[in-house]
Formats: sequence, structure tokens, C-alpha cells
Amino acid sequence: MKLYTAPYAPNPRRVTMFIAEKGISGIEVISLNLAEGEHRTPAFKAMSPLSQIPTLDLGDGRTLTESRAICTYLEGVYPDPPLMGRDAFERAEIEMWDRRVELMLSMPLMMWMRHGLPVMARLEKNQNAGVAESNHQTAMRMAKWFDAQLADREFIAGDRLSIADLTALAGIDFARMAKWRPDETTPHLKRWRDMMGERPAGKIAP
Ligand SMILES: N[C@@H](CCC(=O)N[C@@H](CS)C(=O)NCC(=O)O)C(=O)O
Repeated sequence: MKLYTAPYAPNPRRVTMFIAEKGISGIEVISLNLAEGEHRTPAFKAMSPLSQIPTLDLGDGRTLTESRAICTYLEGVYPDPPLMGRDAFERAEIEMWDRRVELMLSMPLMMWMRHGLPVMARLEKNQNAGVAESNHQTAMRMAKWFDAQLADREFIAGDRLSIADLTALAGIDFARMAKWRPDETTPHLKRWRDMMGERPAGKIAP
């Protein structure tokens, strides 16, 4: 299998962190240069019609895009350790937390970067300062909310690492581009980020 990714790209990092936490070996990682448009070539578009990464090439003519879908596939092929739940309730509960994280924290952080940073203009052709600011405000409000949730739980979805932690880490670390990181104003989120930094996921380069 080949996984197409790019340095500093948060959605592919969600998958490479998932691979690291599972201890999967043997997936070839191919890094594309997004600034040079390597993801917009006809050959790549044939695998990823929206010209997006991550893209997983299964090597038999089948491909997958969408970071969560790729993680679902890998969870099925490499079930241990489970990162998406062990039974029906856990799977639903982790999905609930993962969707909360993705839609309400990581996505706003990414939109803040895409619309707010001059360097991202190469990818975000319609940069809009108002969009950047409104996503910034949403992300900061939700960082406080997740901070409160983490007051009495070790990980985002409870007492075990799950994909929700990786989704959060991908978004939070991407915001370092704007020099934001959890600090003493969100002490539980900071404790969680420090703890994640010591794990295999935290060692994966941004
Ligand atoms: N929902 C998709 C989002 C994928 C995505 O936006 N990937 C970015 C990199 S993090 C990308 O390919 N950007 C290329 C571009 O904007 O031209 C997922 O979770 O995989």
C-alpha cells in the first residue's frame, strides 16, 4: 500500500499518527509538494478526484481518500490496538467525540490557518479575513470547551486513546503555524497535549 501525504498537512498526519499508534509497518509513504501542485496532476486526480491528500493506494487498483475513511479501513485490516471502539456503543461514542473534535475544533483551526496565513494563499485561492477570524473565535471557544471535558478524563473519548485524540492533535498542531498552542489558560488541554507529545503519534513530524 502507498499513502500519499505532504509535510505540515494535518489531514494526512491524522492517518500517519493512526499508523504509528497501531504500529503498522510496510505502508510506503509518498510525500507530495502541494505548493508545486503535485496533487493536481491528471495521474493523481485519477486516484483522488478532489486532488486531496491523504490518499491510500491499495495497490490493486482501489484507492481511498478522506482521512477518517482510510483510518476505518486500516482499523479493519489491523484491529489491534483498537482506536475506533471495541463494541457497538464504544464505536458510536468514539465517533461522536471524533465528529465533535473534527467539526468544532480541528476544522475551525484549519480554516483559520487557510484563510488567515499568507503562506496558505497558494492553496486557498479565496482567502477571506472574516472567515479566518470567525473560525479563530470558534476554535478558541471550543478549545475552552474541550479543556473542561478533559478535566476528569485522560483522553478525549474517555480513558483510552482513540482516533478522536489524533484528529484533535492534527488540528491543534497545525495551528502552531499561527503560533497558537494550548497553554495555562486551558490547563487540561495543555496536559493532554504534553501527554500526547510523548506518544508515537506525537513523534510523527507535522
Ligand atoms: N476531508 C478531507 C480533507 C482533505 C484535505 O483537505 N487535505 C488537504 C491537506 S490537509 C489537501 O489535500 N489540500 C490540497 C488543496 O487544498 O489543494 C480528509 O479528511 O481527508
